[in-house]
Amino acid sequence: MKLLETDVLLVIDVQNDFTPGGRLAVTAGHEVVPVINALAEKFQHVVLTQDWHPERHSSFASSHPGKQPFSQTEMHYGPQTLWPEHCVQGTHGAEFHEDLDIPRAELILRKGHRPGIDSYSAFFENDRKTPTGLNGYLRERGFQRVFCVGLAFDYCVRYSAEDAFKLGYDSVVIESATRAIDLEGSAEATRHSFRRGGITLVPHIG
Ligand code: VGL
Ligand code: ZN
Repeated sequence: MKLLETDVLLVIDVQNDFTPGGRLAVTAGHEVVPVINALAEKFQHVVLTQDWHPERHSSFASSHPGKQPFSQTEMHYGPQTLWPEHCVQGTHGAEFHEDLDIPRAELILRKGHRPGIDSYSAFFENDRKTPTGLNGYLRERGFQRVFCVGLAFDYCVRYSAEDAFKLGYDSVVIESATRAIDLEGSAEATRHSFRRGGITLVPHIG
């Protein structure tokens, strides 16, 4: 696959809390780090995202008395999975994995900072309406194709890739540079949704 000036690599949430030892560790999540470092060298433009929650964020099970992590609740904007506390602003868990080495990254976009609403996608929060501002940035920069990588395949990577497509970008996910949380078949559901939904899933690019 030939890469163009109008391509951007979107590196999603490669943070300590999503890697082994973290609060919401994705199995083998750290394995994406060297793959993404190498990929970033091939792209002319790279954007990073950080899941960035205030303490007592409404997506944390601990903010809902009697609720367990990985259970579901109903928020004013619809169903929401409740998570262990993770990626709290300013904590070690919210920092990028220490081996992530992309000094050329041009933007760090933080999401999930509103106390009452979660944001899986790098484009829209979980009400599917509140923009993060990333679309405006990418449009103004003239990008046409978005390559999504990072953590987790079936949550933040999935929603970001689907929103990129809906917003009119060509949307590609590089599977070897992602790992899944895989709650109740969510990894297979993601592959199915990509096939139906116009998102290109490739094993790697090289
Ligand atoms: C994520 C669950 C909660 C992710 C973030 O980055 O995929 N998943 N917050
Ligand atoms: Zn989160």
